[in-house]
Amino acid sequence: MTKNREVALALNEISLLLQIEGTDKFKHLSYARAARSVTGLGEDIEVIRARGELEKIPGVGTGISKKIESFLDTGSIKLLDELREQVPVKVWELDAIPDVGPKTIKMLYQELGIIDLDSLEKALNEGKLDDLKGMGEKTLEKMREGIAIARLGSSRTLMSDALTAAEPVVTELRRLADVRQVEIAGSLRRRRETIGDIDILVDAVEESKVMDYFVSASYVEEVLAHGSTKSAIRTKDGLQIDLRIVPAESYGAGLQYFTGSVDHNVKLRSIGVKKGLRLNEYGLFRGEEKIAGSDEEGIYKALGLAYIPPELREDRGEIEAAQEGKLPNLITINDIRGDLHIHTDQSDGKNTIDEMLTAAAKKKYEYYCLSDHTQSLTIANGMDESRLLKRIDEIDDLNVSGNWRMKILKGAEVDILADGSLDIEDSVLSQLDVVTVSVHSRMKDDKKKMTERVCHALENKHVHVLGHPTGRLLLKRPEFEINLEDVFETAKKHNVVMELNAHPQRLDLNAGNLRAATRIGLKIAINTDAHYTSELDFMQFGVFQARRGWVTKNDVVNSYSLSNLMKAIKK
Ligand code: DGT
Ligand code: CA
Ligand code: CA
Ligand code: ZN
Repeated sequence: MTKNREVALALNEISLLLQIEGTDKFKHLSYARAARSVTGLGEDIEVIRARGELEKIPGVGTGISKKIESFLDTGSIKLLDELREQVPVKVWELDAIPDVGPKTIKMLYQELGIIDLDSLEKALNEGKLDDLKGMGEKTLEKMREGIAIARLGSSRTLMSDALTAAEPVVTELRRLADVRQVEIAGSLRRRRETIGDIDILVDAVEESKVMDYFVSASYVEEVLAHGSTKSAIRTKDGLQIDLRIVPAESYGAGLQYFTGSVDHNVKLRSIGVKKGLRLNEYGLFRGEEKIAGSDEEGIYKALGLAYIPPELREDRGEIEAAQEGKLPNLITINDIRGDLHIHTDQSDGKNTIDEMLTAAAKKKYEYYCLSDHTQSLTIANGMDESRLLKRIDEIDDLNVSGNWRMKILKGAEVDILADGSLDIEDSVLSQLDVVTVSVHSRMKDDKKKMTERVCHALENKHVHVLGHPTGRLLLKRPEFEINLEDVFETAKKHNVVMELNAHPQRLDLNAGNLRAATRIGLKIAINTDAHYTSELDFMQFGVFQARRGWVTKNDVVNSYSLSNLMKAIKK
């Protein structure tokens, strides 16, 4: 069980409180950045600390690293305690309301003494916000809806965080002599983008021993239920874990049932009914006779279906496809041959080119594209033309040095400007192997403007990939307004690949968008957008998301050999 999430929450709270307290205009930025980095870490922060490498986390300098250490050792940070005393507001609750940020929170606190969602709701209902400056009827209505969203959102967790929390629990359970089988179920097994609670299923020799062990494990903060076949706990990270024990002869049926989704299961049962069969968490029955149940494959087979991978179980046509033998042959992590979007310390990454290359070489990649930011992203120290030209020479040297087995590709993540033009001259773009273009500014453009802007960028004859196409940050920032259908059409016309950004907070495109893109023949690049060597491991989250989007190996350009990749993106 890692403390990554707790650390990130604490840093983020400091950032928010600093903005409300307001004595320093810039200090909060570094805390927000550090919180984002910790959220995205592919590794246990205590392991990083043990290596003495906290300061290698993007945005973490000496000061913040000391505070992280204090938090890991004592569970508190002096600065945070002081800020909480000065500003007794549950900032994380109010910040979860869409379009409500530190400025509004500060105003609500100073004018009306609002400190959390409940007091905000009360004040809204009593009409106390009606006379506040800048609070039109529309804004207030949005805020009401926003409270509901905040209440929902704050109870969900990024899939990567849930997986990082669940995996050691599963490993520990597997070691117990009384455990025969153990598996993650629920939305986490389906690899949804966000997770409500973690479901774990066990087949045990002696149930009570396993349950007693589970409810008293070191990561438990609170026991919510303790029974012989079902228990639930809350971890110190604030995650709920449901553990169920089912008998061996029902293990497959239990796993199938508790993996869900509910919609998938409902349709499956109705298919059973048509065949005179009854499906429940104990097995598949004809009358009193159990005809399947010990493993999942047996259940799907007896229903006349091919085995359906968990990532597809959302009742989005997978059951019909399984009946017709038309399920897609989904991409796997082993198919991936390279990464086309990573950053180094030359822009806003934390590791050197050499460190990033070493990490990629460990993955046995065939190719690897250095793609730092470009000049208009000044906060990320983006590169201008002359720095890019130097980078191009540097990569030529690296490729002839004989030090690297993989081909190092020349790339950049080029900014799409307000009018859809790019911030690097064509004469330089033409010398790059992979040009990715992304929106990093003016994300509140209206739909028409944003669509035109992005389409215009894709029309540039040097552009190969559209980076994180919708700009969303899960549980944080919605997609920007954009007509993806138009974007996909334009991309198709100009042979531009869509990125599936594998950063666990982005997973951009989503599953539905991925299906729509590949349906019209667009290709996908699954890229980590790594700013740190360990973030190369984000590739797994991208592959999970690709599978949820029915994506096959043939759809993914970075599963191709180098020569086929270059052919596929050729303009
Ligand atoms: P979550 O936790 O909100 O991310 O989503 P799930 O899908 O993990 O939902 P959860 O934890 O409530 O339940 C786990 C699975 O158990 C769910 O995917 C399907 C199954 N399940 C739970 N309740 C029901 C139910 O009332 N009917 C049916 N058919 N299945 C259920
Ligand atoms: Ca669940
Ligand atoms: Ca559950
Ligand atoms: Zn970007």
